[in-house]
Amino acid sequence: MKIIDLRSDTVTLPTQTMKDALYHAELGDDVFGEDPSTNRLQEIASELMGKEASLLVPSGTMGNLICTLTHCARGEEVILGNMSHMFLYEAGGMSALGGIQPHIIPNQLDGTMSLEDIEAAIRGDNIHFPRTRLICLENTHNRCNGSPLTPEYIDSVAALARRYGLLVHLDGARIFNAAVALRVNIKELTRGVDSLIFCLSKGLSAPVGSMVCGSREFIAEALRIRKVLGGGMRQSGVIAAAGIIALEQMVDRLAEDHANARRLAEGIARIPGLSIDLAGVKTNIIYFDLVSDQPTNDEFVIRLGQKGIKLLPTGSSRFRMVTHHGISTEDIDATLVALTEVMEET
Ligand code: TLP
Repeated sequence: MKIIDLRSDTVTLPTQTMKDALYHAELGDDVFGEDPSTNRLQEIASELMGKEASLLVPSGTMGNLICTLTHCARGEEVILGNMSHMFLYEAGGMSALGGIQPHIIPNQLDGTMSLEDIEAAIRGDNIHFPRTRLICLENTHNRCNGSPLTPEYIDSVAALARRYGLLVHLDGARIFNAAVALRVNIKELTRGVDSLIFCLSKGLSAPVGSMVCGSREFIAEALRIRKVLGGGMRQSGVIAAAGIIALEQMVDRLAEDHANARRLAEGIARIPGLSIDLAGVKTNIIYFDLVSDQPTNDEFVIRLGQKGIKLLPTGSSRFRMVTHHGISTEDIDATLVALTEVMEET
């Protein structure tokens, strides 16, 4: 039976071109700064993002942590959304390892935080208060329907931050999905932020790796923090070689994933017992709700699993499906048939 794995775009496998590239990669010791493939990837990433420098790191989680630890001292505060990946799914790293306090404000359905809420969360100068240092954004916003944040919104947050002498970090794990969906140059999404990460290992299909980008001075400090966390990787060119292919060959095709997500969402909207907000579907991530009593949430997942369909339960009666390179339009149609059968069988 064919498995259609819609749990995440992290399940994507490297393409044959990536495997060939990593097999033949020119290698050296990256902790000495001597891995040619890693150096090349870092140059390409800096150029693409319009930043002075960048750093290959093992994961998005480590990238976000490196950025917070680089920007903030112990006891300082970070403003971020209550639905952000950095708050929900990064094991409290900034508090556990940095003594940094998250200050959570509401995410709107489109992944933004209102400028009023951000401004109200900025601490005044008072010895009782922690110092606010950083504002974090997420683009696309995973838990908020994979929504892309627009250049105008990011610029407005950056302007607010500058007024208060604060820094802005962008968790751009899926920033290429945002650029493709909005049809903007990626630099428009990054020009206002002091640091960002993006992932090679999600929709771009590389096996491992994320990039941290920022000023030369910031990356020099981030390099020390990566070492502290044990993220220096020696012959990391085997990862970087696949990452270069990801950036050169896998960006434009993300539009196919977005079209498949829309097809899937429109199909789900027609299935009795399932409910989806079609207006929210803009990239490769969709969320929908099981609104009938039967099947139960557990039965729903099990029965889909028996038909080869994997999806991610995300609390109460809500489920996530993510389209990616390993999912074809035929897979979408097969998924819709399976969903219809599961709902009709009950
Ligand atoms: N997200 C994963 C899970 O952790 C939920 C997924 O399947 O979506 N930022 C964002 C916005 C992310 O969605 C993720 C991964 C990360 C950071 C962390 O990246 P990794 O998995 O490389 O540490």
